[in-house]
Amino acid sequence: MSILTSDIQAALAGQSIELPSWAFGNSGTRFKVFATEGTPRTPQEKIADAAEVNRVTALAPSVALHIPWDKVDDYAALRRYAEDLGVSLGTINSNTFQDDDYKFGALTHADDRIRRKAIDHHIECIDIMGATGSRDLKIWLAEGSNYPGQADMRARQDRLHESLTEIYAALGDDQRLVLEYKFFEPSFYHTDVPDWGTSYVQVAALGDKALVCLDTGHHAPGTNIEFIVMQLLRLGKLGSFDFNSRFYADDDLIVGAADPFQLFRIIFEVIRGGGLNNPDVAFMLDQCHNIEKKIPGQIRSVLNVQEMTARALLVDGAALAAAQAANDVLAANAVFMDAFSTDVRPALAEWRESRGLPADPMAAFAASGYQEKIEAERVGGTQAGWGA
Ligand code: LRH
Ligand code: MN
Ligand code: MN
Repeated sequence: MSILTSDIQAALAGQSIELPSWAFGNSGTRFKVFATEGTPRTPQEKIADAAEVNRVTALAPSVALHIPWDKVDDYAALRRYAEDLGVSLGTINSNTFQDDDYKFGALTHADDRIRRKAIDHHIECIDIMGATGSRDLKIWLAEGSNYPGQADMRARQDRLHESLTEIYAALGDDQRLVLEYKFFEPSFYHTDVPDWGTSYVQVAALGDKALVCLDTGHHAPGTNIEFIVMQLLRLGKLGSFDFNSRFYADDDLIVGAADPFQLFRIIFEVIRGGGLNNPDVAFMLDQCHNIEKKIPGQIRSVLNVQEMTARALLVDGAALAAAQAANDVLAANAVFMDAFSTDVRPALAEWRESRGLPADPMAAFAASGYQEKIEAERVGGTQAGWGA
């Protein structure tokens, strides 16, 4: 009998992870962008690559877009294109970090003209969401200051509230706004939305359709991220995840690569808080594949999430509760660690096959010939946007 009980299998079958379109484009560090052969040249080609990830895993049925990186003339046509490939268009990410006008801020800017431009960009994103059928607008702000005394931090919070209020008012009944925080970068002294508390305060002031987005790479080293997950779920304000992993700062590496145990702990709290397969909590990736091939990089990522989800579902809840109630520290920790230490890979492979999926999606993709085909067909890939 499989270690994956029927309840666990049902939970795994319900899992979906949204892929970022920009993960398929070339990206890099401040120092160099290494182009990968076969890189998509258009939003359509990014979506086609994302559909491949879903084809071999059945884990990634939607693709997030970044505007203007994925700007097209006809978003309804882009939506049909995606649906024909078996995927939908998901979160729309705004971008107020690559325009000279935003050097000193966008939604927090002291100049009304620039603030108006930034608000209008978000309203344009909401229009696009109407055409793509997207529910969520994701806002990450690169705003802040580099030197003490440079900016009036308090006035900027007030202007941020005013700007967000206008954007929020433009949302449709079924649409939501998620506000992503990040502790530093590109600003190095203060950031206007640096932490979950600030994001929470800002979204709570707007209403039910505004929630927090937690990017796992956006915290100071040593932060107990699963505690934040627990708290936001408890408050009903965890709207989405941007999953990735990091060794130092916002490294945007493959989720589960740097610290699989952290991913396990986060998913354990998601399950504990009722966030797994809960449509209110979107699981997204936000990664860059600087040196590895992008499609296999994304396949590995969704498999890592699936693997840690399976392990977290193996935690014996009754045994854990009993050990906690008895203050049996070591027994409680052992229950937790037993699940984390279980190798679920053979059981997952068997389960995939029983559903008509490849036992080994990485191998299935490598054998498909898709990578060779795009490398031959596509010449001159686009950047993800960082260098554009
Ligand atoms: C900022 C961020 C945010 C952006 C993405 C490209 O660091 O995490 O989510 O939209 O990277
Ligand atoms: Mn992010
Ligand atoms: Mn980031």
